[in-house]
Amino acid sequence: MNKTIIISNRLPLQIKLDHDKLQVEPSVGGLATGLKSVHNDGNSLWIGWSGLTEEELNEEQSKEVKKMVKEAKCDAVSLTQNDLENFYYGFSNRTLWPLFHYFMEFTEFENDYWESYKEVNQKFADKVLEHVEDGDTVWVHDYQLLLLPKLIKDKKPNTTIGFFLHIPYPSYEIFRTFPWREELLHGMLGADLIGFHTYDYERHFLSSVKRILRLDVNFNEITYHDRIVKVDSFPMGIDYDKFHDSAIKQKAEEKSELQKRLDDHINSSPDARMILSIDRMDYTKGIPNRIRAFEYFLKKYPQYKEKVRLIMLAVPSRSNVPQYQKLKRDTDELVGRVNGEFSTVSWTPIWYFYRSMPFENLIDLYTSSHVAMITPVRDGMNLVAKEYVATRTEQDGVLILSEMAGASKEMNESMLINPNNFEQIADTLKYALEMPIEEQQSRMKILQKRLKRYTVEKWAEEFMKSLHATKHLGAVIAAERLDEKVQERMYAGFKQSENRLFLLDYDGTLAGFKDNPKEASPDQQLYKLLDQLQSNPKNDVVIISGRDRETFTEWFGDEDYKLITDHGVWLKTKDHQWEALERLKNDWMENIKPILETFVDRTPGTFIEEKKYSLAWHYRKADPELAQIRTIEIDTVLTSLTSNNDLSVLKGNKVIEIKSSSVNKGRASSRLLTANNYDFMFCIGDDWTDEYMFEELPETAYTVKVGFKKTAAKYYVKNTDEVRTVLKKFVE
Ligand code: GDG
Repeated sequence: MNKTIIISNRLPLQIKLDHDKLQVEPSVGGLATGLKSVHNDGNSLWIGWSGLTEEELNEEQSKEVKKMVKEAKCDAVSLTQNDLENFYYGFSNRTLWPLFHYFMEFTEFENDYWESYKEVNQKFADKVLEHVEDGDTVWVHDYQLLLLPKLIKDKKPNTTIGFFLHIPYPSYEIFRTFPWREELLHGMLGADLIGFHTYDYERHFLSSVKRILRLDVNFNEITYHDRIVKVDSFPMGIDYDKFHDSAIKQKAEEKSELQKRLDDHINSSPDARMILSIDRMDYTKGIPNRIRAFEYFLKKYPQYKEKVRLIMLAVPSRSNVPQYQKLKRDTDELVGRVNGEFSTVSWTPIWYFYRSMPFENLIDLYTSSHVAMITPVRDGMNLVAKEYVATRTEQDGVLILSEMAGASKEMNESMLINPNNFEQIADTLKYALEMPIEEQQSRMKILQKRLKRYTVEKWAEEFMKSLHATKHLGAVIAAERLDEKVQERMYAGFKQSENRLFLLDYDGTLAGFKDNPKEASPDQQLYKLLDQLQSNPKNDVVIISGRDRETFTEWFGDEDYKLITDHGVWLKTKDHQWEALERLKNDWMENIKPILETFVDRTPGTFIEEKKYSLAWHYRKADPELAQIRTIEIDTVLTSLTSNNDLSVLKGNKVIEIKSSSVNKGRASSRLLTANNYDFMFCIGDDWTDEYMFEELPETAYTVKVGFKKTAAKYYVKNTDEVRTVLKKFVE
């Protein structure tokens, strides 16, 4: 039976060493909850770090941890103190975390950290490889394990791998500064499905893939070697019922000490109000900004003094990283200043807790607060915002939410603010405090409805559904690999035949692509190979290309094989005669060329190739994203102009070509077929214009695509090197 393996930096268990005694508790975090159904379902395993380093455990304890972990259907990756320093506190939290959250000034590009990151990802891979088998499904989580998908895929290509990033994916302009950018992207592309919280992160990632790796992206699918990698957004939800039901339950039960203190404030005056914020103590969460904005609010609207209180829960996090230590100091100071400035005998404006609280207290805070003020400067999603909404059992209360949190994309009914605009935050806070109950409820109602539907379980389910669906993506390529078995059959058929046709495309097939098409002249090896193929009288060798007659005359003019140029306008026969296959006009060119020139002017790196019967706009060297926009524009403009002129617009490999509709490689090939009675046909090409041939040739022909794109050909080979190997076997 196939397995599902979940991998995250930490296991969904809390293992503690208390006076040499090990204690284990299941983790209550969102991820553990969301994946519960996946993990509990039949044959599944969770791999991660236990939370204790090798140095912290003696041999016996290590064994015990192993046992505890196994009982929870997990397996632990063993990490040393050094790994923790360099991989976790170093690369993960001093490089990737700040960079991906747009804190470039905090980002450290340390080679030692990077080396450790690679080593630890390999440790995770080794552990996965102990368990994973063909047909298994693997789900890798988060920024600590960006290299893992590739490490698994390389060793186990017949597994289905998903990757989900819980933090933002930054824009290309940020990501390009990263010294190991190619390696990181290749690491992620080992996955079959890559998920993000929002469409923006997805878009940023695709942009990096296009610009840095120059890969072909079709909507949200990346063609990567012989696979298609799908990219999509899956906004993570929460365990709605858990929060909602706890809120109802706790209201009916005896009050906690915290609740009593909160009530004291609420009951101190009929218009006393509580404002809540909860975050990890992290510089991405906008804690100092929030305090300053609150200070500004008290100054701008002094009537709220003694009435409102900001309850700020900051949970200690990564406190051995210097920026976090500084943030803690700054926060303490700011809270001190504001409280010092505004406090009265009976009122302190900010209640600040620097610790974590038990779940029940968290619920007390949520249910007692009239306003939740969640103002991160950058946040992948932010679950606190969602949890606040889920606990509002009377559908009252207002959520003020930063536009910079991924959650803002789905929580339009909250009050969205820019965390750097204090004026806006102060005014929004006033508006929230004065919002009529009807408006509060109508906003809450919509927010709750959505959160109740798209829970964390649903999120996991949707991701797994998409991941399983990628198993069929490979089939989009449809063509079968021209492997040894097919080749055996093909060469046997070839040997038995008497009258054979070889239809060979040139650029991207017989020769590799060059940035400058003029440099792509044939090499000596190719001449030799073609001569050998031609020397057998049973073979009819034809090079068929979109190139012009002049270039081909220069390259192959003296050769004995046939040439078809300009997509099928000219045929050079074996007796060195050029005959026109089509009678064409080219007076349309003078109208179309100026239009193409305007595109060249506006798109650096592009140029026009003028052929006798066609015009080609090449964009290989242009910025891929700009080029993509331009190809749509150019296609729209040209299609409207060419429809009345019997012209067609062909989209080739990084080239758009305008030529007469009555000319294409398919028509030219079918002429050859009618004139001859071939009993073996081999036809190979790499781009869109070759599809005409593939479609025209009979079922019995061996039609072969070079590369992994969608095709009407029956078979495919990987690249031009393979083309040569296959051709060589015809002359052995
Ligand atoms: C990362 C991304 C993304 C907080 N204090 C206490 C406590 N919590 C719980 C909250 C909430 C969770 O911790 C915090 O989740 P967030 O989503 O707000 O933030 P990150 O930790 O930064 O998480 C984030 C998330 O991954 C998921 O993909 O949303 O953008 O940065 O569930 O309730 N829980 C308890 N006591 C506390 O004191 N028990």
